[in-house]
Parts: sequence; structure tokens; C-alpha cells
Amino acid sequence: MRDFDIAYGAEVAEARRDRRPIVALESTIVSHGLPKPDNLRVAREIEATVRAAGAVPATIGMVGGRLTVGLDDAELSHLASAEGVAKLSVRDIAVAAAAGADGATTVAATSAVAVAAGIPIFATGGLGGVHRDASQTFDESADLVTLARTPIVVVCAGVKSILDVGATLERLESLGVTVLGYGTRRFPGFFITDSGFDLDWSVDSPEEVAAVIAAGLAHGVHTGGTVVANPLPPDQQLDPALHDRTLADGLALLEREGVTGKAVTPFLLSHFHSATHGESLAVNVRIILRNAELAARIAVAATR
Ligand code: PSU
Ligand code: MN
Repeated sequence: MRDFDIAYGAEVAEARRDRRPIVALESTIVSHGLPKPDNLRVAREIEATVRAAGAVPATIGMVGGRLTVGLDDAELSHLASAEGVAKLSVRDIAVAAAAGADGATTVAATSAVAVAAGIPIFATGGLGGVHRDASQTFDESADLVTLARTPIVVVCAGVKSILDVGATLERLESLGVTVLGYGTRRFPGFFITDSGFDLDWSVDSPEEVAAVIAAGLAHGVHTGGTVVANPLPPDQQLDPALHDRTLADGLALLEREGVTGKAVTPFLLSHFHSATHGESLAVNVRIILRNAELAARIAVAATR
């Protein structure tokens, strides 16, 4: 039987041994969420941002069936450019490993693997959530139910407006996932600063998030995930009018082309990127880099 143990990149292995701050990063945004060739450049920038803020980046993914925490540059560029990289949610990880596949991990899969690797902090762009037609299709991202049972802190800019944001927040509540606004009591809307929905709690510093983590660990009561929702400043968001037009067109196109299931998120993202002539891409990159920096600062504060 092949050795299926999780593989660690050299820098991550060392940081785990020395208990230094580490930030988990997902690979689905690289292989399915961002267009080539910007995706590889952005993936490298995310890692550089984490390092600059004093933590070690651990990008998680699978190359040739090997589940790896801390992909090296060759592995990262392979997942950014290869054809047929699978989009791996939690349920896909073991079967993809057995098949020797290449795969990129979603928020759900990355969270689960990070916790298995002892890494409690994760940065991404936006969470998956409840799709707009979910009452008929049952299309709800496994990100939500995985966060219910996975003790990870995910720094994100909310969920994309391509989803049903209100329903997603209701599900996060039902599932017992803690949601903290970072410097705000409004849930961010990914490309836009404010989704229009209120939050019960906000935090204003990495130290406050570290205190939430410490309290949760000490109590041993809440064993699920915590979302740190970090909005873009208003002057960095996508123009809300452009956003609303693009979304309406994208949803119509989705229906016309009959796109369903796990292809929906990548389809709408790529529609945004082409319809806004790259403007949404620039916004998307800002979101991810800001989240990577905040996650690194939280990791540093939590390690003190
Ligand atoms: N949000 C983004 N970009 C992405 C995704 C979410 O801004 O690429 C990816 C994440 O990996 C997330 C996944 O976990 O889409 C959700 O897909 P689905 O709805 O099929 O669960
Ligand atoms: Mn789905």
C-alpha cells in the first residue's frame, strides 16, 4: 500500500516543530477561482504577504495523489497551470489520493486538512454558501457544514453576492458557526464593502480575535469554526452599480447555459472577471491579500 500520510513543505514542517505562526491557504482560488496566468502570480503574492506579516504560509493541495500542507513553488505552479485539476471538497480528498489525482482544496477541504495538521488559522477570499435557487436545488456549499464541525478561524470577505447572503447567514447561525465582523457590525459583500446584513459581534484587532480563540479553547464548549469577516474599505470596493449589473447578467447566463453544481461558482467568477474587464479581478486580489495579512497578524497574536 502506498504511504498516504499528509506531506509537509520544508518551511511548514519547521514552523510546526518550532510552534511558529502558520496561516493555511486554499488552492481552489488558484486553480478554479482566478484566471490564468494571474492566478500563479497572485498565489505567490498571497504567500509573500503572509511572510511579510511574520507568519509561514501553508498552501494546501494535492499533486499526484499526495495531500500536501505547504506546496512548494513547483507544485503551486503545477496546480495553477495543469489541465484537469479536480476541485476537492472534504468528501473527495481520500478518493482523489487513492486515484493519484491532482486536486485543489476548497474552503471546506482546506479547513479540514489544516485542522488535521494542527493549523487553526486560514485566509481566503470568500466562503461558499447557499445558492440563490437552493430551495429547489439544495445547492449549499459544503463549506458551511464543514465549518460547523471544524475548529478553524477563517478570515474572508464574507460570501459573494452570487449567493443568497441572507440564507447563508441563517445557515451559519443554525450550524453554530461564530461570525465576527472585523471593524464592522455589517457582513461584508465580498466585491462590495457591505452586503446589507447586520452582525451580532465585531472585533477590532488581531489580539481580540486571539482572545476569542483562547476563550474557546479554554472552555472546550464551542468546537466549530469562527468566521472573521474582513470588509474592503469603501474606496477599494467594486463600483456597486457595476456589481449589480454584472451579477444580473451572470445569473441570466447561468440559467441559459444550464450550469449547475460545483461549476456554478467558477462560472460566475469568470463571468465577473471578463464582464468587468478585469476590474473584479483586481478587487478580488485586494480582498485576498488583505485577508492573508490579517490572518497572519492573528496567527502571530495567537502564538504569543
Ligand atoms: N470564493 C471565492 N473564490 C473561490 C471560491 C469561493 O471568492 O474560488 C471557492 C472556494 O474554494 C470555496 C468554493 O470553498 O469556491 C465553494 O464552491 P462550492 O460552492 O462548489 O462549494
Ligand atoms: Mn455547490
